[in-house]
Amino acid sequence: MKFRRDMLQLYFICGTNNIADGKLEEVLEAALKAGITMFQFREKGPGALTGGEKKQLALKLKSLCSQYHVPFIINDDWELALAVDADGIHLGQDDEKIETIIEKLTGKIIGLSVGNFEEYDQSDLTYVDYIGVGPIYETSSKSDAKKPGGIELIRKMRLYDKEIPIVAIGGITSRNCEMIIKAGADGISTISSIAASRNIEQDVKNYLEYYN
Ligand code: TZP
Ligand code: MG
Repeated sequence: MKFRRDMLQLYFICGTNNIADGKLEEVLEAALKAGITMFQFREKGPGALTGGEKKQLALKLKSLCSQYHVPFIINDDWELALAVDADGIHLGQDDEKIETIIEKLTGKIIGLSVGNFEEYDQSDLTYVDYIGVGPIYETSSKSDAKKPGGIELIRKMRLYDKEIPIVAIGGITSRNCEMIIKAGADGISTISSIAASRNIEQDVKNYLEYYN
């Protein structure tokens, strides 16, 4: 799938561990119906699915996303991304280097996490479609999250690279996202504000109001 900047507007990230009750498929379907613009399957932490179970779930989630024409991205596991023909892959600084696997990733959307300027400087962004920048605020969804950079991190990153598509992450809700978008982020990514929402339709609508 060809990447477009506006796909980043509301980027929902989730794994089975982020869902307190119900099923990931159900939460994802509600989020897709409500209008999320991108989805990342991030299956991590205690009791996370592996192997065949992870692949089966990935295939279900991919099929849901395709019904809504929303890109289906896989976190870290680029081999799974190839196996299920995901639309893209999101890698962190400690994952496989994109340069070494790029020939296998033809046509896929490629995202990279960049937490600060040092990481930006040491990253080869030649093949990267967008960078995930954060954490912006405190988050309880990532155990090894670094110190939050606040809105300033986005403002400075936007000045540092005026072109690259940026999606902000970490502790973001529809109530604190406006300043982040105004600071230059192309979009917002979130786990808990959708995974734990009591009203996904309304929360997604609230987020999307900040774009015109
Ligand atoms: N990377 C930086 S913060 C974070 C990740 C994966 C977690 C974001 O989760 P939440 O619930 O939106 O704060
Ligand atoms: Mg990673």
